[in-house]
Amino acid sequence: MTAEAVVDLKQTLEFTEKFLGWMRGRGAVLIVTHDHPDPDSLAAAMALKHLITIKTGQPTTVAFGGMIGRGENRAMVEKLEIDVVPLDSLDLDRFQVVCMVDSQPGTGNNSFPRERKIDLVIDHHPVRESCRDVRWVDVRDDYGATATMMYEYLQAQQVSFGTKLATILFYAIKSETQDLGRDWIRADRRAYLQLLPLVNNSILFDIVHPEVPRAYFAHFSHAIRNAMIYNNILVFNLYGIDTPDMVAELADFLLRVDEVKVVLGMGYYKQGLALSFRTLRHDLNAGEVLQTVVGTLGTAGGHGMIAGGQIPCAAGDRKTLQQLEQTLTHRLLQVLGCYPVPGLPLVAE
Ligand SMILES: [Mn+2]
Repeated sequence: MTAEAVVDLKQTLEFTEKFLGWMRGRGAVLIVTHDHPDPDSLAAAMALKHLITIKTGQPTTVAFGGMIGRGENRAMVEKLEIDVVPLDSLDLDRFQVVCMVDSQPGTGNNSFPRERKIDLVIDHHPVRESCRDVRWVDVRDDYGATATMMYEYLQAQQVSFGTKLATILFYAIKSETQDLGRDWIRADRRAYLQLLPLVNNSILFDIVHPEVPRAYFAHFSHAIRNAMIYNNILVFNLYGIDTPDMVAELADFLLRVDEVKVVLGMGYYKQGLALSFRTLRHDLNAGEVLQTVVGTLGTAGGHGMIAGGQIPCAAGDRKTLQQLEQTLTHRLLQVLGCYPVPGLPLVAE
């Protein structure tokens, strides 16, 4: 292990000692992920639950907002027996301690009520003002995954864990960084390599290759047929969708179009527009670009190469969504300093 890693673990040990000491004996613990949780937020939550169970023995519940839609994520929850419940099924007064992972208060991507107190935040997105009111904050925005931070917590606290949690953490880092292909640092690589021998390969294979319904391919078809290219920018609109995380999946997929360096995708789900932004350009910060594009219409956030956002919108008819697409496309071209050019369809009908 490098000297740098030892220092990290020392700081991590100090921080975890302090918050676990504070937490001990305070009663039931709630861990909240972001809405439509991805593997990283689920892994971080499960690792934190494991840490608390071993170290303080307090009852711990993991809860999420929105839905778990993506085939890989559903397979992960089922095959690795990830024990999560919808946030709106809980009586929040029942919990004395609230933790948030892979998200922060006031980001717009979690459903935890704003007026309620949060005690601990563990995240890898740029730190927000709203964390001022949180007692324990560990935000490392250089980390590729919150799961990497949680792996370090378990290491620092010398908490052993089984093959299921190892597989969960490994898959989180794998999918969040696309196998160390984007937004990763050495800590992610270290965790990835150390977790790999502990992984259940056969379950991992089933997660990476889940069965998907025919509707899944319809979304691909819609995205491809609706995709418009403006220079090296691709914009697609899924219109109404029943699984909001399809937008992110298709944004990743369409970023592979040659010469395309920036992708903005959108889809309408439950009175809101779900946005996904991807870029291969290292001179851009995806989170900042999408925040500027969305402006006061909604909320957004992210990392260097990936970002997400949401715009509340009561009407989901085609015309309204087309107008929103136009507005966002226009703003994106402006933010990226492009001359407003007419779009060309990705594929000819
Ligand atoms: Mn994450």
